[in-house]
Amino acid sequence: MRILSAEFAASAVKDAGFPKDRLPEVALIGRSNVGKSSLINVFTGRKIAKTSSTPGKTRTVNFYRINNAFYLVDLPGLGYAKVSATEKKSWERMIGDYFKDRLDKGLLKGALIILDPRREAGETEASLYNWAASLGIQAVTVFTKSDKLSRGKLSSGIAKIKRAVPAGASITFSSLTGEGRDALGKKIRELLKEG
Ligand SMILES: Nc1nc2c(ncn2[C@@H]2O[C@H](COP(=O)(O)OP(=O)(O)OP(=O)(O)O)[C@@H](O)[C@H]2O)c(=O)[nH]1
Ligand SMILES: [Mg+2]
Repeated sequence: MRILSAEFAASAVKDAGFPKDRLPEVALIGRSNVGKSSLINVFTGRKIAKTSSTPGKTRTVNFYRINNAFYLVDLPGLGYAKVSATEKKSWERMIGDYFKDRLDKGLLKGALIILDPRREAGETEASLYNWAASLGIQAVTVFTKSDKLSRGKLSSGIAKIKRAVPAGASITFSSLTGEGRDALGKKIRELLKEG
């Protein structure tokens, strides 16, 4: 996908602050620190999303307008431990409200589920896939940080995760090397077309 324009459009904690121009959306979901915001920067070739080596950087729903045609939506990372129970609840509500609002309006075309191939997939990941399926959300799995593993370890890590969760169609991606950038563009285009 050629990126002609990409810009930060909105940051919000509830639907009143979400964009109103009704462009289709693809949401990024995954654990904290897995590389969601970095992926947006590398995919667009612009430093528009804030990243950090400390987990818990993205704390609001962030909308990035791409080619004036669709939004990539960066969500706060799941399972970030260093927050209070109250804050955790409010994050869950924020993410839940986002999905509800965008599904109701017919704007959500798909989700990119971002996984680290060095980690095992557990109940959190499994429930993510089940939840997406139950709502009829198309999901594409992105195995990120592929540069951190040898090819052998990468494919065995991915195989192991695929035995634990219904990962379906997947690509490997690296924000460091740019691996998977073109494949990601293709997947996003498919989600936008079919979703
Ligand atoms: N080596 C390598 N490092 C990466 C890659 N992607 C992200 N990182 C690093 O991982 C850390 C977290 O990246 P972010 O993009 O901020 O992660 P996030 O998923 O947005 O995290 P939250 O906002 O906390 O949910 C940063 O230090 C990045 O530089 C990658 O593909 N390869
Ligand atoms: Mg982030």
